[in-house]
Amino acid sequence: MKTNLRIAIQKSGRLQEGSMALLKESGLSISNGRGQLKTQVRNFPVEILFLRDDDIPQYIEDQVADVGIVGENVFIEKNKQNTLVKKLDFAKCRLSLAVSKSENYTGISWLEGKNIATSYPTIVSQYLKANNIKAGIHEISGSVEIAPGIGLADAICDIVSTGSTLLINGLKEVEVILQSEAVMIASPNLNSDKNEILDQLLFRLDAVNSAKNNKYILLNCPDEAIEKITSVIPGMKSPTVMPLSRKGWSSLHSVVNENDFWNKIDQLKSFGAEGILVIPIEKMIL
Ligand code: PRT
Ligand code: ZN
Repeated sequence: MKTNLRIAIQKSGRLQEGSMALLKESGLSISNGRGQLKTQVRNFPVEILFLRDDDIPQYIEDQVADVGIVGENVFIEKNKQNTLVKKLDFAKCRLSLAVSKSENYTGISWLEGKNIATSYPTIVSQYLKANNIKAGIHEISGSVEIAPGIGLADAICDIVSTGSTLLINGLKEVEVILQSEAVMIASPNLNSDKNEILDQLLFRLDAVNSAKNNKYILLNCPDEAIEKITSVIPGMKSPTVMPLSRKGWSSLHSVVNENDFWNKIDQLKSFGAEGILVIPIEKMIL
């Protein structure tokens, strides 16, 4: 029988869209009818399982799934036999401690002897231990933010993104325990066929990610500026330079990192670059 790599992604929720988009951008043709629990990718030896994110690490440990996409927070909290394969650069958030706005929080020792409500008991207890604090942990699975208001706990530990949920519930963020983003995890016991498929997938993910972080840049410049401009935007190997029909001018094509782009533009203009076009790249193989 043909080997399939079984990839578990969230069925619905904050990771669903990003996980699907990533796999689709990697060229996987996925039909996801509503309510489906699994689907065979048509053009790649991959089967997708749609699960609750919290269950994915256990499914991988049990080798029902081979690979999964979860929040790093879930990967660390569940602490199953899973290996972190790749950070995926979406669903960024942090796991933080928060207390009522009116508390006079003086530092981590404030927590001594207090009660903390959280859905992340493992991470919180490790954090308390590392800081030599003894506090009670009250595990609840949802609506953690209301715990201090109803007298269930003195503090909470929960995921924060914009901070508006804390604000609405009269809480303030006092410690960041963990920075998190979506990650790809895998079983450490994949056979060689499955590892080969995973490597192919990772290669494609890298191509997609590099493309996202880079732009194709075209500009016109006087020939004498080519050297200086090349030193600013060297591209993958070196820029492509083509003569324009106007004598003494060239068209220069290169690749520029998205983060450096605005810093470099002023420099390029000062060297005489004109007619600068910046175009998205779909895939980039280094
Ligand atoms: O049904 P299932 O169990 O699969 O999903 P879930 O409800 O457990 O998870 P889901 O979809 O809410 O989140 C999945 C993952 O997304 C989390 O494990 C995080 O890694 C990541 N993520 C990113 C977030 C957030 N941002 C986020 N803002 N997870 C949760 N939140 C919640 C948070 O719990 C709090 O209630 O949003 C609220 C805070 O948001 P702000 O913007 O008000 O600060
Ligand atoms: Zn969940």
